[in-house]
Amino acid sequence: MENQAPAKKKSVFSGIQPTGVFTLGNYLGAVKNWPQLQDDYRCTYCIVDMHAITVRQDPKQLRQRSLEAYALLLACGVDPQKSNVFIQSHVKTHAELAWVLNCNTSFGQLSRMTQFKDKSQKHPEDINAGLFDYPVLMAADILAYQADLVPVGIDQKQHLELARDIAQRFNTQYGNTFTIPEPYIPQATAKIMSLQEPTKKMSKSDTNVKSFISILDEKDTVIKKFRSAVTDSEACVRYAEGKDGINNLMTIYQAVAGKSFEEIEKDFEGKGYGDFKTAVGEAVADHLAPVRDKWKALMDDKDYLKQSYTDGAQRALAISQRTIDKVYKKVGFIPLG
Ligand code: ATP
Ligand code: LTN
Repeated sequence: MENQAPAKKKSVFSGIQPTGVFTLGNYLGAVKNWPQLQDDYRCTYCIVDMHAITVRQDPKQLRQRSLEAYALLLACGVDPQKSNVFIQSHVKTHAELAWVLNCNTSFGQLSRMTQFKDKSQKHPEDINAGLFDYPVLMAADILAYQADLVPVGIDQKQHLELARDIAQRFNTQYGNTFTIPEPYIPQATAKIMSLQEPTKKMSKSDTNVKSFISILDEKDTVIKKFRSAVTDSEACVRYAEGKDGINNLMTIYQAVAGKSFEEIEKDFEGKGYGDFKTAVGEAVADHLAPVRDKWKALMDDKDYLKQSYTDGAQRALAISQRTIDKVYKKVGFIPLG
């Protein structure tokens, strides 16, 4: 009997902006899942520096943050031997594909993106065309790798739906070209909230540092930030509507300590919020300590980082160039040579 060829692994793509040190929200909502997919999928992960410049960045700081973010991905367990890990601006196909997709995306659809509305309200002095066009570059990132699955937090769902629409429309217009990507959103930790305003998403570019836990924060800082987290006046650790602060802390504790909400409620029955906040802070700090140690060691080995992002970019270019060649042919560009 003939042997059947092994089924081809499906592909995964995701990206994160080098706009600061990753928060606990980025980690629990997205990056923590990335290493877990490496054995079963062909994974490509990217530091999206070209997305970051849709908001004004200091060039020197962006360079530093991009390298730090690259090292953070590896420190979180992304393995460059198993995944393609690279920096977006090193791979020219992203911008090339974005242009073609721009010419196949409607202005009206882009105008409905809520992140654009939020960010233009936050930065009224700099509402640039790139900020408006950001979701098309994101679609290009994903479609260039023919990704089946995109692990992200819930705030990216709308952008992902747009990427799917763009792909579907292109396939209808020019014939089958792109894989239609599916979101991969961990329900329990899809949206970690700010510690100071628990109805708002925790964000690394928040100006109030007490609102987020950076995954490189030292243990005492982590505990202090949790101790000053905004809660409510009921003084009862239970998950319930209207208790946004406590619900958020319970979600975080559940994710890092592996306890169910029922177990947490039982463990803290009759105890005040002070004990609970300290327990959450300690669990988070202990969970993140190995990431911090690994990150420090990686930042001391710049040659390794350079070698790793160079290899990653070469592999990413080889994969995405195949898509660009196909797309250029379909839209009617004359091939060179
Ligand atoms: P910025 O503050 O610069 O807009 P950000 O902190 O929102 O950045 P991104 O780089 O835009 O983070 O997002 C990286 C990934 O982390 C995305 O998949 C996003 O959905 C996820 N993510 C961001 N914030 C959270 C959060 N609070 N909870 C869960 N997932 C999140
Ligand atoms: N838009 C995302 C970052 C991002 C991304 C991507 C995520 C850029 N390209 C491709 C998944 C796939 C954000 O702001 N969080």
